[in-house]
Amino acid sequence: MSSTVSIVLIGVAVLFILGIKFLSSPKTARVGNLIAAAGMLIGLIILCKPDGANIWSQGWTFNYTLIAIGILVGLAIGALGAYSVKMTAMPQMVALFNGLGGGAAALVASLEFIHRASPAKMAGTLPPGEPTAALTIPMLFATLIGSLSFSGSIIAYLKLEGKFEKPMTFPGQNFLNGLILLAIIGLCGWLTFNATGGDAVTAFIVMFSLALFFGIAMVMPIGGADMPVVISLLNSFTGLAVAADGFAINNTAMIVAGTLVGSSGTLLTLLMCKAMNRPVTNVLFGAFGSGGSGKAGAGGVAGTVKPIQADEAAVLLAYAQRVVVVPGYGMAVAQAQHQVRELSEELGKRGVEVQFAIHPVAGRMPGHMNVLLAEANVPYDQLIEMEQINPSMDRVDVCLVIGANDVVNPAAREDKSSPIYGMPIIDADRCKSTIVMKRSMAAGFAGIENHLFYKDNTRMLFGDAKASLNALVAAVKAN
Ligand code: TAP
Repeated sequence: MSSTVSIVLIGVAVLFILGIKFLSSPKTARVGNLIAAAGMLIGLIILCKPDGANIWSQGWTFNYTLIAIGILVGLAIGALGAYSVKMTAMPQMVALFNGLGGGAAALVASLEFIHRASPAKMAGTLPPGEPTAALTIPMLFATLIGSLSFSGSIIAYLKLEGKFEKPMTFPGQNFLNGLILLAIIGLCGWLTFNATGGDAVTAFIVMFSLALFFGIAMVMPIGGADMPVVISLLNSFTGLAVAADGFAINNTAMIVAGTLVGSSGTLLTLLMCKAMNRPVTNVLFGAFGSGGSGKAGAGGVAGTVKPIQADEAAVLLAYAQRVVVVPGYGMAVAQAQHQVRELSEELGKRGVEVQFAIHPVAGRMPGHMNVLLAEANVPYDQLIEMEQINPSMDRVDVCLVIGANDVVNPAAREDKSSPIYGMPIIDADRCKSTIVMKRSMAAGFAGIENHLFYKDNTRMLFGDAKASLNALVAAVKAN
């Protein structure tokens, strides 16, 4: 690789790092995206061949035509997806794109391996000699991790699309998956020391197929609503596969980009698990949501459900000093974010202080509520993180819970037998009064009863969140 190309690739790596840095705040996220995309474009333009000759000397017209076609097709699909996908379908889109990234990383490594394993076919295009373990190991790693990320992400996509309602489990499943993994590791071990010839190519194809199958077997037993955590984990796998590709084909930008994606995906996975108070192993092997109907009944809960109408709720809100809105998955389902902003503006005009309490796993994907509220132009400074807002919740006049359930369930604090015990929650039950907006008494993702709904100071405003908010806005205006 020429020194100019190396320097440019380091510059590309710096752009990726800056991109991630800017992505960490909603205010700068768009710029971060553009910076990282610029890095990607420069990386593509100065793309290097693994044998050290750069693209300029290897039939560059042909290569650039291929790259240009790839960019145009990618742009068209990406733009179409970004414009047409609904906010509630964002996790599916991330799963699909991540899967394709993993598949691409696996294909790069596979091509490189087969290229080197069968020198007769590629005579003259590669440096002489056996591929060393230092090259073979990253190629095998990238193939294994990239292909299981590909097939796992496709299953995650199908689950989020509702094609498989429940986790698919059977006795001895973890044992069978363990055996497949052992076979893959065995084949990789053998290939590390036998990386040339026909047998190597056959063993490699078997390993590739088993890895694809393992991705399916790994994700099938996981509950549909745990998919965001799984997607984040698979995302980190794709990153690691890309980094391994970078080692295999000697590309600095790929090493840095892959490591960034790998480490940020791992951190995000761990943060999500922490916010749900569940170990990663429980997400991967626990089949959360496989039992129960997901519906909660009133059995065994002290207190009564007290419905409220929009007019009465509007009076409570309009004459409050401080209102905290707790958005949840139901707000995303109802697409009620614009009505929420309208209500908050109406209350603001009347001198009511309105804040939004954001739980880290409210909704079904990281940052779900932030994205929706930003889309509706709710000012960032009104969004308050759970840890910051909880200490002052007892000084809130009205807490308006919009389609949130598990993230405000006091069982997480009080009931040691609850599956969500220990999960940090927003303390909506500590406010002077609480209004919960949802359609019925049905349970949330965790499938459990919520004691908040039965508390003395809680009133239930039943109905679709968007319709209820429209009624609230009209009633507040009339007050
Ligand atoms: P949930 O506990 O899932 O509750 C959502 C509530 O919204 C439901 O009780 C539902 O009740 C209501 N709802 C649905 N559609 C509605 C509509 N059109 N109008 C009004 N209400 C509607 O949501 P949450 O409190 O946001 O908690 C998120 C859950 O997902 C947590 O358990 C979390 O661990 C889990 N999870 C989150 C993530 C991430 S990264 N965010 C990842 C995996 C799992 P009705 O049917 O009665 O209306």
